[in-house]
Amino acid sequence: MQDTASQIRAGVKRAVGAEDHIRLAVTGLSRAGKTVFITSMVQNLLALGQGMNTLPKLERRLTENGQCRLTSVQVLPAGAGFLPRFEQEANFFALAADTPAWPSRTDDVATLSLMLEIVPRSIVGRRLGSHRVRLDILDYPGEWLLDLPMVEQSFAEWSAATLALLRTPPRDACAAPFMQFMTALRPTDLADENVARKGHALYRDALHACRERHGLRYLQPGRFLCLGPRSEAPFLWFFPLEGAEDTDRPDTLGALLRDRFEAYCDDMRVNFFDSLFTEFNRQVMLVDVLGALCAGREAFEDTARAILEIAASLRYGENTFTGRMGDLAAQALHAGKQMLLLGASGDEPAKTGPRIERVAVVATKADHVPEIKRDNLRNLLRHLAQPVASSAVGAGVSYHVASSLRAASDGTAKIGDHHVPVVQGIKLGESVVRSCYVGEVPSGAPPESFWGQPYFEMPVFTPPRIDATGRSGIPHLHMDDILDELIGGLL
Ligand SMILES: Nc1nc2c(ncn2[C@@H]2O[C@H](COP(=O)(O)OP(=O)(O)O)[C@@H](O)[C@H]2O)c(=O)[nH]1
Ligand SMILES: [Mg+2]
Repeated sequence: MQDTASQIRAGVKRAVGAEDHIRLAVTGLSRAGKTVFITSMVQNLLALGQGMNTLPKLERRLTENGQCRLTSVQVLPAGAGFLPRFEQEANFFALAADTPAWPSRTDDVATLSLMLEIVPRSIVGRRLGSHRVRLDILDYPGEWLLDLPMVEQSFAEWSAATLALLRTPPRDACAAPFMQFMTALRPTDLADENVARKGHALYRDALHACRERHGLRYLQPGRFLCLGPRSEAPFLWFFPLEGAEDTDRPDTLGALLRDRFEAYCDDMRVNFFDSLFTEFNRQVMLVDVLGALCAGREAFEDTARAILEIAASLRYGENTFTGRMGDLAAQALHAGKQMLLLGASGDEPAKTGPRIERVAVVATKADHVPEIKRDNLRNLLRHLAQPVASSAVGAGVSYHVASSLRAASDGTAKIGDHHVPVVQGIKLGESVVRSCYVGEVPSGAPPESFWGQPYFEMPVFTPPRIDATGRSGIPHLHMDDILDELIGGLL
C-alpha cells in the first residue's frame, strides 16, 4: 500500500499537472506469457486512449460526468536507447493476421514507453493543463533472476551445488553426456580452449534437455538458456567442474573456468542487478501455473523452487549500504530535510534506485479453465508465490488470474448424464471449435493423488480473429484489474 505521504505527494503533483513516471518490469520464466501480456496491455491502452472501453475498470476510474479523462495514449519514439525495443507492432500484426499466430519467441530484454495524457480531476489542475503519466515497460527473462544466488557464490561452491543437483533424477539422464565428459577432466589440466567450449556446449545441451524433456525450471545460469546481450562472448564459455577448489595455478582449466564464471557474475551484477534492476517501481511477475501443473510433479516442484529464487530477488539490495541509505533519505524527505547521500568511500554519491512499490503476481493463460475453476487457480498461485509476499517488504502484493488474449471461451458440455463446465476454442492445427474438459485445478498444494494420474491437460489454442486496425483492442480476461492495481492510483 502506498503511504499517506506519497499519496499526498502524488496528489499535489497531479494538481499542478506534473508528470508521473512509472517503470514497470514484466518478468516470468520463458513461455510464461510476457510477450503476449505486454502486447495486449499496450494495445488495450492505445485503444482506451481512442475511446474504446477495452479496460473497463480503468475506464470507470477515468470517467467523470460521462466523459473519459484519458485524452490520448501514445507510444514514445525509441530515441537513442541502449536496450532492444519491444516489437509491439510486429507482435500485434502476427495476432491480427488473416491466419492469426502467436508472436514469435523472444528471449532477450526489451523495452517500450507510452505516454498517457489525462485531464486532472481538480479544477486547479485542469487550468494548468493535462496530467501526464509516462509508462516505461521492460520485458526481461525470469531465468536471469535465477542467477542472483550465483553472484554470491564462489566457482567451487556453485560447481559443487550444481553437480549435486545434476546427479539427481530426472536431471541425471539429461546430463549424462556432459557428466561423462566432465568427470574425465581435472582442474589442474592445462587450459585448453577446445575442451572448455566442448564442455560448455554439453552443459548447455543438458540444461536445454532438462527444460524441454521434463519442463524443469531451476536451471543455472539463466543466460545459457535465454541468451541476451553479448551472447557469444568468451566469458560465457564455462561449466561446473568437479574439485573446483583447486584453481590457484594460472594457465589451468580450473583457473580459466573460474575466471569466466567470475566475469559472468560481474557482468550480471553490473549490467543487470545493480543497474537495470534497481530502476523499477512496479513489477509484474507472470507464472504459467497451469503449464507447470500439466507438465507433472517434477516440473511443478521445480517451478516452485524457481519462483522462490525469483521472489528472493525482490529483496535485492535491501540490506546493502545503499539500500539503508535509501531508507534514511526517504525518512529525511518525510521530515522535510535535505540530505546528501555519500557512498562508502565518502566522496561518491550512493546509488539509490526506486524501490518496487507494487507487485502483481499473475497466473497467465486462465482462458484454459472455465470460470468456476479460476478461484482454485488463484489459490494455487498464492500457494506457489507465497515467498513473494514475504520478500516484497513494503510493497503492495496482489494476486491475479488473467488471460492476455482470450483464445477460449466458457461453455458447458454433456459428459455422461451431466453437464460440466468446459472451455471452447480451436486447437492449434485444427479448424473447428471444440469443447475441452481440461480437468481439475487443485486449490492449493496438489495432493499426492493428483500426480498419480493425468488430471489436467492444456491444449494450445489458436488465437482468435481480432480487429486488425487495433482500435478494438485485444480480448482479455482481467487485464484491467492488473493495470488498475499497478497504476490506477496515479490516474
Ligand atoms: N490461450 C492462451 N495462450 C496464451 C496466452 N498468453 C500466452 N499464451 C501462450 O503461451 C505462449 C508463450 O507466450 P509468450 O508471451 O511468447 O511467452 P514469453 O516467453 O514469456 O514471452 C504463446 O505462444 C501462447 O501459445 C493467453 O492469454 N491465452
Ligand atoms: Mg517473450
